Amino acid sequence: MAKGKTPIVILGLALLLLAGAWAQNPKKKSFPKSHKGCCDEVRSLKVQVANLTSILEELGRKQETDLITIVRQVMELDKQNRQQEARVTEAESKYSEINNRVEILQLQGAQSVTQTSSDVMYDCASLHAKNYRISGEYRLPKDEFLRTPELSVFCDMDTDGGGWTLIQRRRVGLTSFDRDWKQYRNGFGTIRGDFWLGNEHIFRLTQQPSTLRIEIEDWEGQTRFAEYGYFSLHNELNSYKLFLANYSGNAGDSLRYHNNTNFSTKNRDNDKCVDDCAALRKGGYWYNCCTDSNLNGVFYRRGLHTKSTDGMTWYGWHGPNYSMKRVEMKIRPHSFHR
Ligand SMILES: *[C@@H]1O[C@H](CO)[C@@H](O)[C@H](O)[C@H]1NC(C)=O
Ligand SMILES: *[C@@H]1O[C@H](CO)[C@@H](O)[C@H](O)[C@H]1NC(C)=O
Ligand SMILES: *[C@@H]1O[C@H](CO)[C@@H](O)[C@H](O)[C@H]1NC(C)=O
Ligand SMILES: *[C@@H]1O[C@H](CO)[C@@H](O)[C@H](O)[C@H]1NC(C)=O
Ligand SMILES: *[C@@H]1O[C@H](CO)[C@@H](O)[C@H](O)[C@H]1NC(C)=O
Ligand SMILES: [Ca+2]
Repeated sequence: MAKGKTPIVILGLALLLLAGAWAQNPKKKSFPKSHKGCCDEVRSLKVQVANLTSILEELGRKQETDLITIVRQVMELDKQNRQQEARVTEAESKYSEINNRVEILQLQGAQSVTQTSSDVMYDCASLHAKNYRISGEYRLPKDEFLRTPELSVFCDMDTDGGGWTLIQRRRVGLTSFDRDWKQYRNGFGTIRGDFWLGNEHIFRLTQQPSTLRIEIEDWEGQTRFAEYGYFSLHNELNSYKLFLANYSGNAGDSLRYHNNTNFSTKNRDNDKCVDDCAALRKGGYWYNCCTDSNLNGVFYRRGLHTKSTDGMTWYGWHGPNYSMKRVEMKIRPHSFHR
């Protein structure tokens, strides 16, 4: 850009000088010998000025096309940048997949030993108690006594002492959360990527008094959390109604508004509103009328994340029009010991 400007500045100066010369000339030759000479000079100056003006115009046009080319290049770069971002995400999940395979093998070795003791509920806290301290995917065994199915879970063994079972994660953004009742009941997505563990599993796991921890990251890379010292769901007959108590954290208490409300999906409107919140907000959630947070909303990328009200919102931090970059919801029983 600076390169293109220099000739224009020089030409501009030249124009000024010429104009100055034109203004001074008649004074210097205050009594010219012939009017003809004066007017010829003026005419020739005028022609030169006109020529310079047209050159200036041409340069202006050239700069405009240069600018368009630059804008195109910037857009192209932005596109490449986004593609690279997706590749990094993919590599990241492949890496953690390899990492986790090792852990699963370890676990399967240990399971034959622990399978007989049916006195504990299997979750990440009980794995932690058995000295599994690496965050990652674990396969919980089927338990005849507790009548629990085999279940893959993701354990956070790092945050605040660990022992957390993830019930939800959004970070890749390729999994739709606009699903029906049955899918929200049974769970969907991939345990190392984006998923909903399933209302039936969450209901079962929160039969023991549990804490809910929600971690959120915005597009500026800041993270905040909200913790509820008590969290449980009612059973399916009671529409997986939410019960919460004892908020703490720095993200704001944006799940309180959803306390004591039923779960709704696009094919089950159980909200407290004439609107159909699940359809409007494009996810399954404990909609009231409608939201003060919607962690199962639409995943919007940077640039698009402030343009809609159906995103992954947490009003207590960024209001109704800001869709978060990353969310994790995780639970841990009160009985957990570090
Ligand atoms: C106008 O500028 C062009 C290019 O610099 C030059 O070739 C031409 O002789 C100029 N015309 C006049 C009348 O000065
Ligand atoms: C949720 O409602 C119950 C009453 O059903 C109340 O005891 C509890 O404090 C409420 N939770 C929050 C976070 O306000
Ligand atoms: C909330 O915390 C208070 C104080 O620690 C406690 O007495 C109460 O039982 C808690 N509520 C629930 C529902 O766990
Ligand atoms: C919540 O679900 C229960 C049982 O499924 C139902 O009786 C109740 O009417 C529902 N509440 C609302 C507001 O839809
Ligand atoms: C959110 O977006 C809606 C519609 O696009 C607009 O009417 C509203 O003013 C916005 N609210 C805020 C707090 O930006
Ligand atoms: Ca409704």
